[in-house]
Amino acid sequence: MKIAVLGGDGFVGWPTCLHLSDKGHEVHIIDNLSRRWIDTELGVQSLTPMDSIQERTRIWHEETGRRIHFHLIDLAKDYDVLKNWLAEHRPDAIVHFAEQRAAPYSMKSDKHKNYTVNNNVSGTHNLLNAMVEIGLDAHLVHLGTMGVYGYSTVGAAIPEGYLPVGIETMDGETVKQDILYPANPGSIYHMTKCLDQLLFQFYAKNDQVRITDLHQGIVWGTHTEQTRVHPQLINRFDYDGDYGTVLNRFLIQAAIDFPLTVHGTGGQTRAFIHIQDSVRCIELALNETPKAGDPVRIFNQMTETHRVRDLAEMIANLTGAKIAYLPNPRKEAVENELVVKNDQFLALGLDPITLENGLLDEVMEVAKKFAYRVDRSRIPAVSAWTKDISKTVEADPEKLGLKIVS
Ligand code: USQ
Repeated sequence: MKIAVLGGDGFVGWPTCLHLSDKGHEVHIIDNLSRRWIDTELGVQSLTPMDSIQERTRIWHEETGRRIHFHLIDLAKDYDVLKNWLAEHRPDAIVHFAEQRAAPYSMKSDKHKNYTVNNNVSGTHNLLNAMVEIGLDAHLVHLGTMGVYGYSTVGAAIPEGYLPVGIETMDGETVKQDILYPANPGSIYHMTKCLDQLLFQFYAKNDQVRITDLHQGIVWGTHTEQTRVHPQLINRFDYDGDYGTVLNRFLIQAAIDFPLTVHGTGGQTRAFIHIQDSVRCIELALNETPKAGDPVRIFNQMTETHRVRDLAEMIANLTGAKIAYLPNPRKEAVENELVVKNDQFLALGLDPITLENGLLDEVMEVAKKFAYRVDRSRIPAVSAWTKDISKTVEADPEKLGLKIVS
């Protein structure tokens, strides 16, 4: 297949490109390199040293003989360029990662809220609009998030996208319908992914665009089979308070003897998936092409759930790290239960990598190897969800490092 990977320079995008190229697909990366600019804006860098995208693709070609093509296009701003590119190349499939993906970054300031909404919503709409305009019948696979469901405890398993409901008619009959599971975003970033869902519903219904939306959990790990091929193919690894995600953060923190930064009681339960499974799921989703006129297909892309404090305790037990229970900069449920259905990927043959598979050590090794690149002052998460929380954090930033209990 000829596959356009939008956002192919990012944390999941890059290993996905390598994986798809390895499987023999013709891969074209479309990216505006915004993630690299955001590193510059924030004054942080990936734990792992990353080469330019051109250098990465050159090494891949040298190592494997396969080419990955790179095109510098901003989805949200360069509508005509995107449309012309799609019209000229006519890919069979499009994988869409090209969105600002960090919840804390999206909540940093009014400017960051605007940027995230404008970038994510315009980018997704430009893509759908262009596909329809040029009559491109490509399968669109989008990286969504488990966060569209929200984290309130309802005592039922989260279905894969749709909720079967009965609606009472005026005649007193009950009509059955599958509706999108009620959106319940916990950040501006997560809200943009909820808005994406509505764009997909409309374009699938109105223009028969064939769409698969992957509701992914928190990705952990760093290497995949292909990033291990050469040191310069290494994936990025975010540890900072804005872009680092919880499990990878705890692993790097343990590696450099920094107390594990649990927000609040750590009672938050979240869904997780290893990066290797993430790229495998995208391949599986690409192979399951919906027909024109089908409703948007939704998969839950996760393999296990864990409570944040359980993860911290597990890593503390493994490594002797200390745990710091910190004031939570986010507005989120203090404790929640989470049970998630992921039957569709299991049926397609996904054999999940779990925390027990020994890959925690691999992440720790990477973290130790590059520990000299860590700026410890960038570890605390200071992006506050509300003005009130912000005042507390500003009044006493030291709180972020207080109360080390074990
Ligand atoms: N947390 C801590 N300590 C930390 C970092 C996070 O206790 O040092 C807590 C947070 O308060 C939150 C949970 O861990 O309750 C998860 O936070 P996270 O930063 O690991 O993940 P999140 O902000 O939800 O976002 C990440 C990705 C996003 C993806 C999402 C999947 O950045 O792109 O969509 O995970 S999900 O969480 O399932 O919605």
